[in-house]
Amino acid sequence: MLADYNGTWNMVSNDNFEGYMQALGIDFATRIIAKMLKPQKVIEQKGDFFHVQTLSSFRNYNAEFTVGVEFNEETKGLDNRKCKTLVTWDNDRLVCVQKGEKNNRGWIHWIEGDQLFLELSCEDQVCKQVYKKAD
Ligand code: ECB
Repeated sequence: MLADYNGTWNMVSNDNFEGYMQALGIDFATRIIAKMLKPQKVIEQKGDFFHVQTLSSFRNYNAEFTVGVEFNEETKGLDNRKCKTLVTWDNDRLVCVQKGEKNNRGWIHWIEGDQLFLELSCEDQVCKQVYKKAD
C-alpha cells in the first residue's frame, strides 16, 4: 500500500528558504517577495502518478511526474533551469533528484499525521518546509 499524498496542504513553516534561494541564484528583490509567501500544495496522486501544484499569490509552480520515470523539468517561474528529474519511493518517502547545473539538487517529501514535510536541497543549502492538511 503506497502512501497517500492526495489533498490540499497549507504551509506552516519554511526554514532557510533564503539560503535555498541564494543557492539557486534568485535575485534579492524576488527573494524578498518569495520569503513572505505561504504557498499551498495541491497534490493529486493516482498510484505512482503525481500532479503537484505549488500555489501562491505571487507565482504558481506545476509538476507532473510518475515515480521511477525520469523527465525533463523546467523550473519555470522559479530559477528557470532545466533538470533531468527522477522521483523514487524510499518506503513512504518521495525522493527527488534534479540533475543539472546545480549540484546536490533535489527534494524529499514525507507525511506524519496531518503534516506534509518537504526538504528542498541545492548545493550546501537545505530548506525545511512543513504543511498542514486543509480541513
Ligand atoms: C511557487 C511558489 C513559490 C514562488 C517563489 C517565487 C520565486 C522564487 C524563485 C525560486 C525559488 C525556488 C523554489 C521555490 C520553492 C518552491 C516551489 C516548488 C518547489 C518544488 O519543486 O516542489 C516540488 C515538491 O513539492 C514539486 O514541484
